[in-house]
Amino acid sequence: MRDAEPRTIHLADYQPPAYRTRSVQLHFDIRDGETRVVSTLEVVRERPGALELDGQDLELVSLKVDGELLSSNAYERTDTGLTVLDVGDAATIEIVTRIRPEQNTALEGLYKSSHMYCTQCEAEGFRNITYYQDRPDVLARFTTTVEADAKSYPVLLSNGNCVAESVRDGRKSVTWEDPFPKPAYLFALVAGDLAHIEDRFTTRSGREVTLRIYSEPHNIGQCDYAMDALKRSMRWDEEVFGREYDLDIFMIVAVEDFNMGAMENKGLNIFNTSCVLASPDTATDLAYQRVEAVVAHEYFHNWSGNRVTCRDWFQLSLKEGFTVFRDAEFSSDMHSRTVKRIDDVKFLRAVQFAEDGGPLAHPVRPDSYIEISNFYTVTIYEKGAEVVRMYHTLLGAEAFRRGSDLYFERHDGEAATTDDFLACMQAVTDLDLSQFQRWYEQAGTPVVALEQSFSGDTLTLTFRQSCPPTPGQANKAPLLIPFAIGLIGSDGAPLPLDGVHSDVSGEVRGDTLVVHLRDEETSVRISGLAEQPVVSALRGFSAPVRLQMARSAEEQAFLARHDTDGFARWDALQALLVAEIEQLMSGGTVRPLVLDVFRALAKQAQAADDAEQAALLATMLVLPDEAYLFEQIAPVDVDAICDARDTLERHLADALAEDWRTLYDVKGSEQAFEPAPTQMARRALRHTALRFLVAGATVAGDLERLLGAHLDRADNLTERRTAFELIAASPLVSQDFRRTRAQQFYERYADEALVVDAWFSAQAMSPVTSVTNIQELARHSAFDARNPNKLRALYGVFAARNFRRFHALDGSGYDFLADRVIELNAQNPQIASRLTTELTRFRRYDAARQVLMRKALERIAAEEDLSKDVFEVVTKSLA
Ligand code: B3K
Ligand code: ZN
Repeated sequence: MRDAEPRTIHLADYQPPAYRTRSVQLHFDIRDGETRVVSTLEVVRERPGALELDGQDLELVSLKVDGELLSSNAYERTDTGLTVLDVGDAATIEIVTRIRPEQNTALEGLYKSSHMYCTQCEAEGFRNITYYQDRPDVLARFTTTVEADAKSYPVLLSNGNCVAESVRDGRKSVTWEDPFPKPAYLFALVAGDLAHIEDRFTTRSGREVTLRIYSEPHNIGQCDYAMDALKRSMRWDEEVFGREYDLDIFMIVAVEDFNMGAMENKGLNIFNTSCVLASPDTATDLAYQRVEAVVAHEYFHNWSGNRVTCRDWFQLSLKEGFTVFRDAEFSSDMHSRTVKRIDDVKFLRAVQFAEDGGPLAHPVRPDSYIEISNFYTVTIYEKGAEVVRMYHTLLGAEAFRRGSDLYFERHDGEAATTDDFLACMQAVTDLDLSQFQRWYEQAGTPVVALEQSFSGDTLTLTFRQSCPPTPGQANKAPLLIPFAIGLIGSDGAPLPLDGVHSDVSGEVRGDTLVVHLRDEETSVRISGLAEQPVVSALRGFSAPVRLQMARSAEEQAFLARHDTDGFARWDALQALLVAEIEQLMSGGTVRPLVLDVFRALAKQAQAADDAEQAALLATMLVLPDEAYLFEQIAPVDVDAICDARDTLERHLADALAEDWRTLYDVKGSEQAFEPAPTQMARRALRHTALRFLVAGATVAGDLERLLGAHLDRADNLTERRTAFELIAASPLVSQDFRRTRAQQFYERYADEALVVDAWFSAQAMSPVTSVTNIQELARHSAFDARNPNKLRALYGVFAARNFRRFHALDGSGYDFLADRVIELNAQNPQIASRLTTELTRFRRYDAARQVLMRKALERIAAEEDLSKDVFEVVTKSLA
């Protein structure tokens, strides 16, 4: 345990600063082992109070106010900052600090990754560089000079436009000027011997922009796809959101050691290599889509985040939720809109619902935190994006665009709040949005129970909403929920909705009615119906809620076939499959109905040739994964759920063996690889078939031939990785075969760090891999315990995807993870904190596992010198 409990920060305590820094000049003198930073600030007083600067782990060399060196009684210095007492109404402050980026293993602030220097300042990394007002509501103009050895670090980058460059005495110096005032968290610096690719983009108003992607020389051949995605993102943001780029240059730098995916620093995005690099031989279809989405996401932040930023970190979802919504819309326009929606909902249900129902549940706009890094969560990002999507659904696309234009215009150059965003949406609609505020304030996943009755020619739908209590919030008030429904006749055709009669507000769009739920109970009557229709509910997942609705298996199967809303089709099938798994758990056998639906879908899949249809079928034919099931079936009896899922898979594999074989064969193709939607859908279908063929295999030799051939014939990583994962996970193939193939895969890709990560993951998630095997893998020469990608690939994947081993009843999986968290706590608190996630969900599991998981958490909690990050997560989940 730590001596003093870390401080909790409350939204209610927000105070604007006494001073604001208007401009800052930075000079970095980078030398081996030590970097000297000179920072010159122009500050002005805005209200009474002292000048408070944040700073952490800094060596203060000197401090001057208006040219006068300050004696140590003119300021107060603590572990976390510095207060300058008498500054007057305006002053120039000069601060000199010394830092050691080479020793920075937390990867926050300025640090070294392989041979390059780079920064990560969001949320509070800038304070590890110099004393500064490190808070997002202080926006200053930055001018940055970087100086380093010309030979080792010929590329010196920072935000804005390059205004000067020189080399003298073997030292190179480059100056960057960013004309846009920004908070410190958007500051970036890169120094290295980097290669780059270059392109150009002309904005719609005619600004010529240079686009560059930098990486270490050995990776530069894999940057073209990201460049292509960048140009498409820039055009899309102009067309769909009216947003144009605003500097002469836009740069992306790919870095190997990075705590997360990427960072939107003004004009100089820094990316984890995993979110930039892509080539047919080194990236799967999923990786291509991720690169595209993350490039878009970070680029879109230039407006939603940078031009309009957040007043304080409680407003984080203002930029993150909005930007996730924007990137999801972009991906939907680039690929299948329906499949993108399904993938997002799958993730939301499996991960965000779990968070929202657990000890770490928090509102989209939290009201307190200990360590802000812990609040870069699926609730802030994904639920936040759902909240933005609901405005879009309530207002309609056209009004939503007016609201978003107003938001950008009204708050350009400012630090805003989620209230400001709501006010802009309210300004463009007649709907009363005041109640919508609760989506930001209340945690927990709302439940909507829907009942229907039919009499005469009238269908009555009764909606009841509720929300379970979450930590600190026992009672919840009703929300404004847009709930989309449709009606389907017994012939499978959608019914027109003209006859809608109800006293609640709502809107008909095509064959969908969006009902606006505002009260605990809402009734809608629809009359003039010739027969009782089948109700398609929560179309498009119009709100992030749990739907409770009694449905027969027949009705679900009917919707899975006939619904005109692709999401609702998938959702009906999912519900049917979850129910099927539950009834297998209680000793039942697979019902013929489920088989019939699958057979019909498999046949459609064999014939599907357009990308949209094929992609949807590929998604529908995948059984709900374990993490999704753990969230749907409580309490989680790990083995029972995994066994039932395996039983269902094997049953479908055997009963439809011919169909899978045919699907596998017809989706094989000799076309040269392209990361295009049509091919991606084809590969996805082929791999769905392959998974069933593997599940149905009984003879080791046959299976080895099937997977061996798939691997040998592959000309891209998607195929190779799928086959390798199946081999790694198969208890049927011989140990020898598994070993040889693992060795071959490794040797082929030993120089490709990201594929080696995939190699670790494939083994980490395999039920064949024991904790002892994981320990062996951690000793492999390719494993690097300082590299976040490796840590996630091996430890993160083990905890999140190796269901049977991580949750082993002897507690070995939990103990192993707890040991890693303790080990990483000092080295990299952010990663350590993230790794505990699976343990924090302990209350969902069966009694025996709860005890073991709690013990592991308690062991972490008892450690001395816990970082704020780990302390907060562990104590809150044990509370
Ligand atoms: N804004 C960054 C995340 C920063 C995380 C800091 N711990 C990336 C993004 O969401 O675009
Ligand atoms: Zn973001």
